[in-house]
Amino acid sequence: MSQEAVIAASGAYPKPAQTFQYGTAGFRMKAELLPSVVFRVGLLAALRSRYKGGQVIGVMITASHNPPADNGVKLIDPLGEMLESSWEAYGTALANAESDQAVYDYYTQLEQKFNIDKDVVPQVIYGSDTRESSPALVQALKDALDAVGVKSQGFGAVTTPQLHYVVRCLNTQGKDDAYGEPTLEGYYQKISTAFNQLMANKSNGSVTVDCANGVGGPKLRELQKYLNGSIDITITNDDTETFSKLNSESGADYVKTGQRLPPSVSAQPLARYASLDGDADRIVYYYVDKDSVFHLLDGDKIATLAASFIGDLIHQSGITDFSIGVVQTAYANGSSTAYIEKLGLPTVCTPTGVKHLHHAALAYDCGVYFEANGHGTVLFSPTALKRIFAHEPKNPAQDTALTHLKNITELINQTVGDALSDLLLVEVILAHKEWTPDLWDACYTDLPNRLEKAEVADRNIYKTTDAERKLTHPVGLQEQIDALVGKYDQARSFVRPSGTENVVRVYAEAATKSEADELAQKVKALLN
Ligand code: NG1
Ligand code: ZN
Repeated sequence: MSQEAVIAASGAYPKPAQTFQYGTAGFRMKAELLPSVVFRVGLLAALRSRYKGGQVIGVMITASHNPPADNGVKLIDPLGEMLESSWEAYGTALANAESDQAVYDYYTQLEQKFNIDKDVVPQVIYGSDTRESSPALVQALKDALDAVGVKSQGFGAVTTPQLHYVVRCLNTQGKDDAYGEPTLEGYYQKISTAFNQLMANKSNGSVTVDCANGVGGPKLRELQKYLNGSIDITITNDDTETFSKLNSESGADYVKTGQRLPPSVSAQPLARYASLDGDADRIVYYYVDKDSVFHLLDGDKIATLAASFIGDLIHQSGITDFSIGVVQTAYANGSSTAYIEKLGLPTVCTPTGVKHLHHAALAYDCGVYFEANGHGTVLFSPTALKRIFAHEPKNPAQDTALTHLKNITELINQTVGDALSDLLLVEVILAHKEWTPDLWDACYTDLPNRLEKAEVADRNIYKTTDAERKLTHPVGLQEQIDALVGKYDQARSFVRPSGTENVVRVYAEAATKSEADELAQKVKALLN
């Protein structure tokens, strides 16, 4: 790597007059602001790989559920986790360096700070979602990787969880904790083999999947080729050619936030529907009842379904002293938390952002974590996996349960929330329980709730504590919120600054829809 080469390459991607911040979802904004950021993230990925002794780091270019004009970029750490938080600040500093020379200087400062071995060859893999702006951003990334001598490989359009999967496979290849074949084919093979075994001699009718016109559409179509036909998957909203359709009037965020059907879906009573987001790391289910009333089965409902099913399998396998915990955020519906407690399982609340949930889930033998918006997965600790795979069943019933349990650990993408893997997980559980969506829904009744966003002059003045459930600043505001909450039945409300948009979010739930709406509006009015 020569100073001239880095400075010349950086010169092709001038920094706009803008301050950048590596947030919950990496960098995310209007795509035209991103070329310099992506270039510099490429440099950071190279450093991170060398710091990790040449392990493979992933770079995903996506803006998930955001509108088509946006894009974003984030790093994936060696085991497929989100970038370690202490490194986010280095990304922020690199993105904000004011000149090409300053970029180079900061890069070499980091090399010195971490005493990085210059002989280690960095390795980076990358992919993107289906946005119009993605190819140009991929080019900016490649230019950075080439400038600093990275051994790199592009995976084209992939779902975010697929790239997480491949990163983990590459770094564990040939080791005890090998995760799978480091290819998309390997990904489809791994989850479909588990699914097909779990669904042997079962069938589960049909499910219609709205793919938000994003990368999930073609990838689900591919996955479908590997499935044994035990469910009939109808794919809708899978137009990735018309860029303007991405996440438009479709997708998990549209359905969850508006608590409504995508207009393109004409729902049949009691049939199953699911929506993915633009990069297929979120999923929500829904159905309409006999009176055509819409019912959402969100991340909380998926978490409770998965936790209770896995808990039953553990019990039926004869495995004892095994801890299962459910990790949620403040956005989890109060009824879901009460239901999990009723199941006798511990719940934990963490700040928003999957890295927090993921971390908390590691405390259990099996940690189930989901954001209410449908982003989540299930983690089995290395010790738990060893115990499950070494367990000797004592009778045929234990044997069957244990076989299912082993397949469940293979079906789930344990690196990160994965809409395709979660879709198959839900389908398996519903088939095993012989549940229609209304029976699943009947586990508990969601408290009516409302999510609002408020444009404010400066969202940084809003500071929170208690897993974002309370404000410490502006001083006095929390007391005003509490006073309002106190006027409603079964009510809860909180305010927090978004980590991905320049807004403050307001959440309210209460015994009735009108009370939840009114409380949200009143709390929102306090912000002006
Ligand atoms: P912010 O913008 O910080 O609320 C949103 C979601 C998170 C998470 C991130 C990352 C809500 C209320 N917030 O975060 O849950 O998914 O985006 O994509 O859904
Ligand atoms: Zn997403």
